[in-house]
Amino acid sequence: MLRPSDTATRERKSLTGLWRFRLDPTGEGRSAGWFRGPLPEAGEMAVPASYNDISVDATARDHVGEAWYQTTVQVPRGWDGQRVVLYFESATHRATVWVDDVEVVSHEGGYTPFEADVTGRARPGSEARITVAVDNTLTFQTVPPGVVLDTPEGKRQKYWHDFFNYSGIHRPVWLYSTAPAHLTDLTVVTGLDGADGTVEYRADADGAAGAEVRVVLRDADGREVATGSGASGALRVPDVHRWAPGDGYLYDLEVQLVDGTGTLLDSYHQSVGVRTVEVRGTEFLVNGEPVHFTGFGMHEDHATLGKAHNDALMLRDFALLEWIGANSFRTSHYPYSQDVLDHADRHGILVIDETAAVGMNMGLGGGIFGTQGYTTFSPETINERTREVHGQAIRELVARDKNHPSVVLWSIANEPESETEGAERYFEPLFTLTRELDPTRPVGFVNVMLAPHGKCRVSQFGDVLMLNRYYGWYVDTGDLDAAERAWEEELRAWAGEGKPIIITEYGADTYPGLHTLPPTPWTEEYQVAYLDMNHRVFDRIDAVVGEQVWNFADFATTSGIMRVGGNKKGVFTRDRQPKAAAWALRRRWSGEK
Ligand code: GCB
Repeated sequence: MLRPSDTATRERKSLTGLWRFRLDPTGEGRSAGWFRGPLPEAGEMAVPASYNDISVDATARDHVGEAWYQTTVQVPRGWDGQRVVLYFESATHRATVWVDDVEVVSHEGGYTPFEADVTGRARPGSEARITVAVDNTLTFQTVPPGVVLDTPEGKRQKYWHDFFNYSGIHRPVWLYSTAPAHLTDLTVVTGLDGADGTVEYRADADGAAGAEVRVVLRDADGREVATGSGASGALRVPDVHRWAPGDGYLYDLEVQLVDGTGTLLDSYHQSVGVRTVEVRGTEFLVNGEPVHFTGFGMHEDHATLGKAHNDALMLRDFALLEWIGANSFRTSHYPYSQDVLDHADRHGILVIDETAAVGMNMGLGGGIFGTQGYTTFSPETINERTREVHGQAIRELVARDKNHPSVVLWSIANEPESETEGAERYFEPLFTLTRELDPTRPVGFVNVMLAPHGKCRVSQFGDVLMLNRYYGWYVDTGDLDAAERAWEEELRAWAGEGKPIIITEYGADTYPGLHTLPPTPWTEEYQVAYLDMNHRVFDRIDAVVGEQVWNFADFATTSGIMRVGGNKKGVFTRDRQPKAAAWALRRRWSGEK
């Protein structure tokens, strides 16, 4: 699937703005046929936005089930004879879409795109009614998992991940046109050969019998550097400008579909960063050079907007990453907006790209999420069906993000139970699947403290070890000396595995403006001392090739006695202002005072 874009042969129309909106707490919308006409008793909702924090009403914030959206669109007259497609960048967590009275698509998974060919239904020159039922229910067969409890007060959603279950249409919606004969997918794989670069490409097309594929690669100044023809092939780029951390140099690959008379049927532009990624021993190499990841686990999370993408807020986040000297981030704990990855491509930021498989760990229940006594992997809980859904989530992530040079490592899950036989059985095929889908990038998962070295049964499948550890916070709270000793001991054991280690989380909740001397937990001083301790440990162990602090910014969570107005481990506040730790990290990562 290609993301909608305006090209010589394609046009798109944005459907962002205010839509009609209504919650459906009793689940009556489908049987009442709410899609058959103007949505009854509807209010308004912004698209894109999470609907949870817009109203002042807890029933919207805590809604469980379907929420209905509706808009009308005038299909451009000029699209006569074209294919017309309706594309959603995301709807969290699943959606069913109708055009007028007809269901056109349904999709599972809250953070990857889906589309429906609506040619013949959305007719050029006329108006079409688009209705969407977005369901935020999480079960043991969804990714991420959850359970819905029926209580005398109504449905209550429980889940085991530490961020608020923001719901709705979080990213733009597009109506777009292509010619009947059109490109359906593009794949590029880049390589290096001395000073030259190689770009292998494959173009898939539909309805294009007899048509020819032509490709042109241009540099950032628009100069043609290579051409080719055929549905697949390899281009050579003499004296290539490599894509590298801090140098987001991009070429433009124009792919054209041309018929026998030379008429252009379809044209699509794909940006290409020429680079290689490789794991060798305990090193992580980009273009053959070892890299050390600095940065954060982040969240798509903002006041009022919830998880909606917003360009201005994205630019602010990237400005802060640059200011602090970060060269990377992880899309904890779900695929981020495609605009975020495009921006990372353009700015040479390394991305660990993660699925939404978070909270698959009933052992973590206790303190933070309230234990519910479930077994993580069992026929009644996370099971074969969940693994199919998880596999599909991996397929959609790789399909969406395979061409981004910024994406250098797949993370197929965050902190699942990984110390049991059930976990080993569950995960092995998912690693195999990811490698089949993308043999060019390393694959890993993020290990939790409950499965330390010697106990974890899933790390054996990863190319890179990604560890989340909270020595000095959740254990040895306030005792950084004890934490330093215990942490170093565990990390040395992991280093013996001979794989690169990225510390994907280490952090301490910090209430901005709270100060003590000597430093105690929750203060700005303690966050700095805690990070310093971690850095001393990392600097003593060569296999550590990355440090990503948890978290970039404070973020919203579900209610709980461990959370004060959300998770406060941000180095920046939720409105993106620095805590003391931000200055300390800046000194370490950028050398700036
Ligand atoms: C973790 C999780 C992350 C939490 C964090 C915390 O290990 O991966 O989602 O927010 O700990 O702050 O407890």
